[in-house]
Amino acid sequence: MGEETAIFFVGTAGAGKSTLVAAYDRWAKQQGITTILVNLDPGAEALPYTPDVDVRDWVKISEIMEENGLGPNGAQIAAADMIALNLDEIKSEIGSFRADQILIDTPGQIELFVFRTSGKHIVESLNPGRSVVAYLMDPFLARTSTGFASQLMLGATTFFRFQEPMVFLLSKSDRVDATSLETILSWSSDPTALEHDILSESPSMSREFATQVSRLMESMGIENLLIPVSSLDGKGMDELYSMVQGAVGQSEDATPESDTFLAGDQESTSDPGDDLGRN
Ligand SMILES: Nc1nc2c(ncn2[C@@H]2O[C@H](COP(=O)(O)OP(=O)(O)OP(=O)(O)O)[C@@H](O)[C@H]2O)c(=O)[nH]1
Ligand SMILES: [Mg+2]
Repeated sequence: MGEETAIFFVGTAGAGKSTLVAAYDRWAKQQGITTILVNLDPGAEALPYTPDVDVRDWVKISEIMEENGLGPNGAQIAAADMIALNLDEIKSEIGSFRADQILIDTPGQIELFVFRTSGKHIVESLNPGRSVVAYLMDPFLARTSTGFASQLMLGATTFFRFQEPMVFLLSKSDRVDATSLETILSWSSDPTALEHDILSESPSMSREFATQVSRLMESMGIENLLIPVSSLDGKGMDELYSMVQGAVGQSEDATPESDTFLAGDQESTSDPGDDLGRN
């Protein structure tokens, strides 16, 4: 594949991955950014976009269940491995298109994609040069400080597995009231606020553990970087684009040992207009 940037949309079941792929694609097209849409979810029933490359052409959960007498979870595991086996063909089909960005919708069961070897293999081989993981935090799971911390740890696990630049998104932000949004963003911008609220919510938790969680956020470099997005009203699409461009730029500059491998600070990112030659 060429110099396209691949964005893997990853998040817990129902976090809004598929809808965001559709919404971001609509926004991108309006900006003149060309895209390829890839569905990697073999269990998807209906998608809110028309994929250019669809893994269901190779692997279908319903067929695996029927042919192998498996339940839905067993079939998902078998499907993950079957996708990896068909990767050369899937890759060559993606490679038959030319675009600025490849938008990749991943399976709902995040653990199958993040924890199994096949998921890592897929990310490594689909676009080794310029990949970014867009990690969606479900606002309903991140409403409390301990929920936010759990989502953060899952994000850290995702990074630990893929070792690719990541951007953190708060999805469905139109469903979050202004006060809650402010609180969630304060947790992402101020680790001490998160630590304080974790201890207030869960006084039995050790201070050391709460401190470590907030430090995790600092070490992942996500302070000030949680981007609220909404597929409903289009909020955050331009920031998502800028963060992806910034993350890709940084990863190209970074050595594998560098601690600047994650998406960097907002100042280092570019405006879509910069890249596209307009304001
Ligand atoms: N209000 C609102 N609803 C959203 C938004 N994004 C997604 N949804 C809704 O959330 C539900 C799940 O969205 P999906 O896009 O299917 O989520 P997903 O992460 O792809 O789900 P799985 O692939 O099944 O894990 C759907 O009912 C969407 O309409 C959003 O930005 N705002
Ligand atoms: Mg989906």
